[in-house]
Amino acid sequence: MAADSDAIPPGESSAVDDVPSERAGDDTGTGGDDDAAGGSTRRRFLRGAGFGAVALLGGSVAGRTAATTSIGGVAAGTVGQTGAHGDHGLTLPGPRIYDAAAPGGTPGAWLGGTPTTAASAAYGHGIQPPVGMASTALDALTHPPANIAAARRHEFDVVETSTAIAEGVVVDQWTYDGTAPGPTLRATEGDLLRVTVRNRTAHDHNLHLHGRHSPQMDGWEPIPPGDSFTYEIEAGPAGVHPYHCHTPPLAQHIAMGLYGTLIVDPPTPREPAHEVVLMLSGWDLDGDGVNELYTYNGIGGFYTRHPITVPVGELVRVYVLNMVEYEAVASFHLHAQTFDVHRTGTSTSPDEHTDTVTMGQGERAMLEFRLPERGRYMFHPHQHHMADAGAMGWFAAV
Ligand SMILES: [Cu+2]
Repeated sequence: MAADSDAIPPGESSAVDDVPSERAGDDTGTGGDDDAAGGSTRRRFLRGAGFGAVALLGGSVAGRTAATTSIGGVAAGTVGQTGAHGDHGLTLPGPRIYDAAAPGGTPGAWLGGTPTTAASAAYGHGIQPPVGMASTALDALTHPPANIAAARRHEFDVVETSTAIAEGVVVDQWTYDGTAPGPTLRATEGDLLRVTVRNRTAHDHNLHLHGRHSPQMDGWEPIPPGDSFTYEIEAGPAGVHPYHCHTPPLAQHIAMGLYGTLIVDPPTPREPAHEVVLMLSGWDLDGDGVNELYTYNGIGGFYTRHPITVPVGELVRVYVLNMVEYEAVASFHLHAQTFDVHRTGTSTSPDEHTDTVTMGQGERAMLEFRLPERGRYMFHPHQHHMADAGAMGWFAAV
């Protein structure tokens, strides 16, 4: 997938390292990628997660397995933060202080710096990206593809995978092309968008696009195992729309990871901007219909470890989507700056100017803002159990 020529370059820790932190001693060193020294393998994740040893949490429920590990003194079989949310039935640990003994960890690897207090450590929120995951690992999802002809013809394989979505957390997923969320699609309003879906699994699946199209191409009819179907739609309206599997039981097929983003550009192109896609997901680790982990673009804690760098003062356009299953709403909240909200991205003038936008399931918005001052700007859902359990990140204005 080609990089958007307007997109910001991949997050470079060297650039981010220079961003001042508000707390002395809470600096941003190297951290992150050093902790694996190239030793990133799934086997390592599984070992770290206690597979074959102790911690298999919940066994296999609805085709999903989950495991957690013992890190920093937190007991195995727990995910999350102090306090309870919902009635998930898990015992939640206290704030996890990242320490040198963490598997694959290096001393002070929290945001590459050394947490000076429990409070600052808590901003790591106990959820780290998988050990050894490169800072560039999510580039193809973080930055939308260029709007070129090749981006309007897609062939997806629906495949089942087993994926580390955070340090010590491996889940079984159903995916479009191996990642959850799936690849970002892009077209201009009125373009012919052609998406071929090959079902390489043993279950029925399909691909339903939000937006406007012929009902013949709506994607609710199942594609049986081994079959394929090509959806052809005239892209529209201009905006940002999710696509997702629409095979019963819907909640399961979405919760397992079958969704992605479609950006439809207006015929008159929008102002050039540094563009970012942030798809919020929830993960029910033990099959009880309650999410225990939350991710932006599929990886818990990724953007706390690897802030999204944008140039000071330049236009940033963020496409935010809520695909969290089992919960009515999720919001997106930006610290230290406000933004224009274009709900669904369909209006040319902003619907609102705020710092928090709330979305029901399947809802999405296009946000535009500039970060006028060098520094870190936190973002997270204002549903704080989500922020506390993996959905947290930073923009670093450099
Ligand atoms: Cu499905």
